[in-house]
Amino acid sequence: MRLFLAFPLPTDIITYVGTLQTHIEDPHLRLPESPHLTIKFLGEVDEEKLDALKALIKKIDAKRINLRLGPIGAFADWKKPRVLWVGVEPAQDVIRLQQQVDVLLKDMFPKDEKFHPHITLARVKEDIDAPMTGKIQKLAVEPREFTIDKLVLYRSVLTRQGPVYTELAKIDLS
Ligand code: 2AM
Repeated sequence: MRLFLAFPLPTDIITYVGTLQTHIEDPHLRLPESPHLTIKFLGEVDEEKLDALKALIKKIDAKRINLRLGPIGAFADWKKPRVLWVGVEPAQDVIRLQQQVDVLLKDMFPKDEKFHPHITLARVKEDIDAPMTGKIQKLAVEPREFTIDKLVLYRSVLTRQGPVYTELAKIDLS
């Protein structure tokens, strides 16, 4: 099964991300429907490893994280964007938790070489032209504040309509 760990987002932030997506609608882009903040993509995991994985992540001991939305960014870069995203600040607080998760899971999953916390807005299906890139780059993101109070282990099932996420385990942050 295909798994990942992520922070679910509060409803008002999900709604706001949806509003931002309406400003960048374009046939070259795919706009995912369930915005979240990925902490670690685990990929295909054998079902018999699930209990061990759940036991490990139960050990995560972290405090709630207060964040605000940051400016729009692009992976790999603005010259040839493949993923368009909204940043979160302070990123360091999320990176700290991600590193704790990486260490905890190091015997089951490779560590992430680079981790840049983000909320994916769009994936680029076909190259977008410079005017469109410029328009997206100029999109102002309100620095809305929110609190992360849980980390969730999700299963992702890929369907023709897009991925469907189900919650398999939840860790409350203190
Ligand atoms: P992202 O959208 O924040 O980039 C579930 O597939 C989530 O895992 C995606 O939303 C994606 O987060 C993240 N992910 C990271 N690496 C991935 C990969 N190689 N394949 C699919 N998803 C990946």
